[in-house]
Amino acid sequence: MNILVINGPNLNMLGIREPEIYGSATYADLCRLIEAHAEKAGVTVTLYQSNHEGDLVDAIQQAYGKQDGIIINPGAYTHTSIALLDAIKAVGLPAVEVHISDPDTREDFRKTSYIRAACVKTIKGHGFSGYLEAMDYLTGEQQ
Ligand code: CA2
Repeated sequence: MNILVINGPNLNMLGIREPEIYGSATYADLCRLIEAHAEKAGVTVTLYQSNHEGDLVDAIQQAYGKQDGIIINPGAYTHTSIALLDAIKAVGLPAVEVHISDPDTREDFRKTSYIRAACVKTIKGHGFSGYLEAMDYLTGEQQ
């Protein structure tokens, strides 16, 4: 099984500030964790991070015909981007929305997720483990 893991804006800054919200581990630590889990699960994982909305749309489109599922933490674009929602709908791949924190318990502007409507599942507030749970969900769905 092939899974694309997408992280949106500022997630490359993990571990640098706001450790009380996002923890003190870095984006590189997150990538290592996901790769180790993928290896154990027999999953071929592709990791992608961008701060640019159009690049994230391109990455989702390029998954068509190549990937079996998408794990996506769109960062702040969660709360603003209809383009990401449409891209997920366009490729028709099962996508799991992941958030390290629980945006529903934070500021009101984080309570809306446009992308949620196109996702088969949302995992929030489980820290980095949320990405691994998302992978287990997608591999379980395929069986
Ligand atoms: O909890 C999550 O995973 C979020 O998707 C993270 C986004 C935020 O805008 C969403 O509401 C929830 C923020 C990305 C990371 O932002 C950082 C800020 C400071 C230091 C490091 C990362």
